Amino acid sequence: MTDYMLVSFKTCPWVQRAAIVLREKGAPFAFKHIERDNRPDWFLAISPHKKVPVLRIDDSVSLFESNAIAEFLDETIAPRLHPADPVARALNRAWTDYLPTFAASVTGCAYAKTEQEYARAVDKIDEPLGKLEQALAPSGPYFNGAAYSLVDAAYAPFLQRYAFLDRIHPLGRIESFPKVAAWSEALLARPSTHSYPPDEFEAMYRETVRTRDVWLSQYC
Ligand SMILES: N[C@@H](CCC(=O)N[C@@H](CS)C(=O)NCC(=O)O)C(=O)O
Repeated sequence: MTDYMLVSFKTCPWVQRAAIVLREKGAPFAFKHIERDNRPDWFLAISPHKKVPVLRIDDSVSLFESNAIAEFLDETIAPRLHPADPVARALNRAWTDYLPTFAASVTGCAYAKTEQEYARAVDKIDEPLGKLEQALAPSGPYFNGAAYSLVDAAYAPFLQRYAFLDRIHPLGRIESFPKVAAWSEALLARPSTHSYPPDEFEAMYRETVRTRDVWLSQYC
């Protein structure tokens, strides 16, 4: 049996993406948590960009970059999460390519230093939410409709963080995008999304925002 170890910072959304794919595949794995401010030499030796996640396989191969890891897992472990149709698959990959833009719009709100910066960041979220609203299948619950895919695994951690931020200080944006709102609800209700009990994880996330000394820290 293949041994999968996911090298992680506890609250990293990119690690969570890889963990979600492993859970969707039913592949047992272990987290190896390391500290952001004290990355060990063995980790620096296997992570070219010094970032998590790294997926260590059978203690011999190290994969990095969450998208590459997700694609690898999808090619090597059933069930296939990418659509079988090549056009649908290309479109799904195009939307996973868009993930960093969406992610930046969410973290932009989390880590804004001032109220003005925060307000500007919140305004910027409408554009990616609008694009996703257009891209989502007409009927959910998932990105492609009934079948769960790698696009769902990619966006779930960031939609979860949007929900956390919304509870710290209401963002009031997702309500204008009903398909995205329903998608987020479906993903947050799916067990594979969660590496920790949701309340415990939300408290960990709040603590991260609180200690960052950003505008939202005062509400955490
Ligand atoms: N594009 C990377 C992003 C990974 C990433 O940014 N990870 C963060 C933690 S959430 C990290 O390791 N940051 C350390 C650093 O930037 O030095 C991926 O998809 O895996």
